[in-house]
Parts: sequence; C-alpha cells; structure tokens
Amino acid sequence: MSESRVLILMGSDSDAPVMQAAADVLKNFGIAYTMTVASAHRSPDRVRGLIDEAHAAGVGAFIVGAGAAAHLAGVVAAHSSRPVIGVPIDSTALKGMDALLATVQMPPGVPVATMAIGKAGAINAAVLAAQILATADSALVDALADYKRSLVAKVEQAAARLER
Ligand code: RP5
Repeated sequence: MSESRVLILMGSDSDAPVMQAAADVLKNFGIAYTMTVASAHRSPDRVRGLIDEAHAAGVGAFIVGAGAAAHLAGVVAAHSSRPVIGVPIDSTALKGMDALLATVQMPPGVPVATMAIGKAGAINAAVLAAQILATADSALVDALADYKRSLVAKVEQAAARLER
C-alpha cells in the first residue's frame, strides 16, 4: 500500500471482473494502486483498517465498488475526507439499480462521486481518479490529453469504417 496513490476496494471477490477494468486504466496511466476486498457489512473492521492504511500511505482517491445493499463507498466516505468514487455493481436480481441508489443517495456533507453501473463505471472511476491526481501532477495532465485524443481517434476510425 505504501507506494499507492489510489485504493481500489470492492465488497466481494465476485466484483473483481468489473473492478479489474478500473485497475487496468490506472495501470495504463502509470498510477500505482492497491486493489483488495473488504465488506462494509461482513468485515467492517477490515474496511476501517484499510482506510487508515490508505491515509497513512497518502492515497489521493478511493475507488469503491459494491453490489446489492452497496454501503461500502458511503462507509469509506464517512471515514475519509479524500475523494471517494463509487462503482455500483450489477450482482443481484435488481441488476445494479439497488447498488446505484445505495451508492448515490448519500446525505449532505458526505459525497460519493457515483459512476455508471458496471464496467463503464469502473473505467470512468479510474479516469476520474486520474483527473483528481492530475490537479497536482502535470505528467498526468499530458497523459489525460493523450487519452482524450485516443477517444477521438477511435470515433474517427469507426466513422471511416462505416462510411467505406
Ligand atoms: C455485495 O454483495 C458485493 O459487493 C457483491 O456485489 C454482492 C455479492 O457478494 P458475494 O455473495 O458474491 O460475496 O456485498
């Protein structure tokens, strides 16, 4: 954890296939992270310990994914004044709507920046974490500009393919 700039937490290892997308994006930006499992309901003391460790390490943002009664991001936000980015996971019969509402409906004063449900949300969580860290890292500003250019290029390639 000591070198990490982002802590990625998830409520269960069953969330890992979605949350791996956030890790992959951070890796592409060269942002060191720690990724692990801790449950707000099943292992609250572990959650608290990880938050303390993350603070000691100086992480600049938390990315937190959970499904169902997804309180993990909110609990992290309760214990931290660093930015918390929530990713609702589609892991129940309610297809992530449960997690979306549980993650986004925070009381005033305790924000969780809530992303879209699932993999798109995990990717955006990592991009947002990079944008937060970029406020004090000019190399990341350049990397984000490159990333935006790559999005433009993909659209242009898709347009060219369709127009052919
Ligand atoms: C949530 O319940 C987890 O974040 C996961 O999305 C869901 C199911 O967890 P498991 O039963 O697979 O451990 O707490």
